Amino acid sequence: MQCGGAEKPFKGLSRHGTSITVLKRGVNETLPVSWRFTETPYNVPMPESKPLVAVIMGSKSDWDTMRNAVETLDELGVPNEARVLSAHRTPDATAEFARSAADRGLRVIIAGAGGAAHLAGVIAAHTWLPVLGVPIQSKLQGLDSLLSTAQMPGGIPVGTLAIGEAGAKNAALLAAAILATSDDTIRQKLEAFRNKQAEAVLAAKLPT
Ligand code: RP5
Repeated sequence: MQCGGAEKPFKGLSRHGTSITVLKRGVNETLPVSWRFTETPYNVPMPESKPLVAVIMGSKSDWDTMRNAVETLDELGVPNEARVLSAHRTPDATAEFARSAADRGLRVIIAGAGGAAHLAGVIAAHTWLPVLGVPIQSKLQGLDSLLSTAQMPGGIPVGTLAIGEAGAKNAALLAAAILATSDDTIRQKLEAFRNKQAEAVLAAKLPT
């Protein structure tokens, strides 16, 4: 299998993060490109995974919604990080986060905000990474958040999900689907999630 122009060294590794030294046939070898373990061979320690997805929210008060994104990413085994950053209250820190995100190894950013929800758009303006916006339920039932997040002028896209918890969960599933186009382990986890969900629907019993 080819990945980024380099041949996959052996089963159980995928490309991510910095280069690592592994025990192969009893000999320490430094791999020519950056790979990380997706399975754990009995004789090789599991290196710490770098976050691939960032879950950003405009306020700590958004956590009850955005935790659904983090929990879904965790369930799918997608390495992630979460933090509060505000387009309005911490504009410099938000821009700095977005500008450095790709170089830190992040591949998708999920941004949840409520009210005049500019966070996802501001982040998208500072990075080429795909940005998924989650409109937080607000005093206007989240319609203000939805329109503020979705109605980006042409040129800087924000992929906007549904208002509230469903949107947060779906943002994580969509982030995983984006990563799954180049990561077989995440693809398998996503397929298993879908199968389990379908089984639960088919097994549903209605009250008699
Ligand atoms: C937005 O303002 C946040 O994303 C949050 O949804 C909303 C209210 O924030 P707090 O006043 O609760 O901190 O920036």
